[in-house]
Amino acid sequence: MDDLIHAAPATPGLSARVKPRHPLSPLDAGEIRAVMAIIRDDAAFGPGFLFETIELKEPTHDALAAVTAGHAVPREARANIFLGDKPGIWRLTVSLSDRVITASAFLATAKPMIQLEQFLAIEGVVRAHPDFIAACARRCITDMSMVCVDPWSAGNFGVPGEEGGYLSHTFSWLRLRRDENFYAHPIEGINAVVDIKAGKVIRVDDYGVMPIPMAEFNYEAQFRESFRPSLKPLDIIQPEGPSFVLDGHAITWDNWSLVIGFNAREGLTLHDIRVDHRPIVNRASLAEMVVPYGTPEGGHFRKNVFDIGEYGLGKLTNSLELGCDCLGHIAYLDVDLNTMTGDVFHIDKAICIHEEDDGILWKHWDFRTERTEVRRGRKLVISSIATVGNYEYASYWYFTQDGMIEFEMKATGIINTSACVPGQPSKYGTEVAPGLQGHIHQHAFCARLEMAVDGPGNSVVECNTFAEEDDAKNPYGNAFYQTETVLESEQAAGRRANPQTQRFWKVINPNKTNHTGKPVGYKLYPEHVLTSYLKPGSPSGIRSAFMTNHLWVTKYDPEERYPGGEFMNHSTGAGGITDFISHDRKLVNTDLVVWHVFGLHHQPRTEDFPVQPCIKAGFKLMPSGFFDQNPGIDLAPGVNKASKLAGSSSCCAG
Ligand SMILES: [Cu+2]
Repeated sequence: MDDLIHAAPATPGLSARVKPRHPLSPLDAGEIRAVMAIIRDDAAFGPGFLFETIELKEPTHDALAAVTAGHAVPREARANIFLGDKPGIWRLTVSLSDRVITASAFLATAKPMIQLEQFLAIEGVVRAHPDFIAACARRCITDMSMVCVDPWSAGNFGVPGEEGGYLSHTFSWLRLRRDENFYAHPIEGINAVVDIKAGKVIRVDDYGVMPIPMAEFNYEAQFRESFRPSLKPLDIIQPEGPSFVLDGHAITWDNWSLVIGFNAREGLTLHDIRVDHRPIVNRASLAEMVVPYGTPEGGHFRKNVFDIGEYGLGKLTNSLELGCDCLGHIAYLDVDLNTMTGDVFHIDKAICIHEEDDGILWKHWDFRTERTEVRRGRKLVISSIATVGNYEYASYWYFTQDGMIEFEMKATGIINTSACVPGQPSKYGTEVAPGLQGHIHQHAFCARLEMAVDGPGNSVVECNTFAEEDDAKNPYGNAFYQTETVLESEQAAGRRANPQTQRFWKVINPNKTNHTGKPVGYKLYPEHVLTSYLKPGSPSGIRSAFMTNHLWVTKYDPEERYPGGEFMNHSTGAGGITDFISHDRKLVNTDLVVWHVFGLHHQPRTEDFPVQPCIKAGFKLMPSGFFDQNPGIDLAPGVNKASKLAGSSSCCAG
């Protein structure tokens, strides 16, 4: 029982002491170091190489199936490596079991993700460049140590001199004093273009001077003189501990089981998700996101950033704090990732696991007998939070007692700001404080779901509801009905939501039926969809093509992992979802990947500054004909004895 974790560990480093490792457990520190050593010892590579990503090469579905037959799965890693003074990326497969590189491909035009270690280096070279210093001087800024330079990805706009570059395009702000919120003081109009590998500024654009808003708007407690009276404590008490059992990276809770993974790019990944031992999803992750900004002004048109593909949510994941980020009885998983230069980057308490009350799950009062049945629901929550520059992205996966899987993204942090003439914000922005505006933008997310509803062999059905048009069948004008259409091939399965028909999609297993004889299924209801305003042929539109639909379905291919393509820095738009579906593979009764695009349409509010309350978007996978009846019907009745009447002496003392 030493490997089983029922509650928050007393000490960090949980993952390091759990043995044996599940085949889908992320690489640990020792394995990451081993991959680096294998590459550096290989005569074809050597010690000069830098590491973009090192991650588990996840076993195939067939290899995982063999685990249950008692066979060990060899551990393999994917490694993307590059050189500091040459273009291209080497994409390697490394066998940890045999300690050799088993596959190697050189991609001459691919560029690495912008690495965490490069953020401050980019700021340093920009702040030291004479053209940038001169541009700051034109704005009466002489203390360059107070200038903050954010390294945005540069996109691919065909600008002369930028061809083929591994570039960053920067935006700048002014910090007035220590710890002060510099996003209140945009230095408008200056953008530096940096060749990241060369560590050189290749150009400084100056679109003209705009006064810097100098009023302070801080969010740190140290800058506040007063706070509103605190509410009374609200404690989550679980006197017997939480109900989940964590065995390394495998978790069981109520009638659920799954394996928790993690990598530098996607962050959290969930595997082999089952309810009542019946598979639903082989692998679930947030595979890409893009944040297009809607203004053509100055250098802001370049803001179309792929936070997962160009930076990596995993690498930017926070170390969470008990009692602040996470409330209740918490279990944490640490993660280990690679640094660019060949070390291990450890994130303590990166993944939070806990339970939450979920209100009532079901209730009925029989008014004739005056008998009431009610069951409270609870949910398991698996979460992590990443900081990408000014924004925080908090990812929450929920599992409920009625068989539902829900993903919720909470976006918080600080809006990207620019300066404007007070009272005269741009057509494309909102003035959030005098002389300070936030441009309209969107946060588009793409979930990648390897479906396995009740086992292999799935199809996707589109459901639409229509009013009955035949008056003979609809004499009272009330009739409406739902149709179901199988999406038979990849081209046909690129679909958009349609509120006029209450459209949703259902992943069914035509080989398994419920007690009404219908195929079992899980429905995906598109609750938070976006309209993309990027012109399809435009520089950002080409690279963000996955935004054009809310649903894509592809035949399972473990190498088709990212809807925008694998190498997003300065990408051309190739290698993503539109290429995946170009062969129009058949989708009926086969191994499927569902890609769901959803997001936040964000016209900033004054309330979003100086720090934005969480705004949320997500989706639900809900059983639909999967169970023969309410899956929460077997919950035992119970009364929470810790609940009290408000106003009673025990709750209102003092
Ligand atoms: Cu936003």
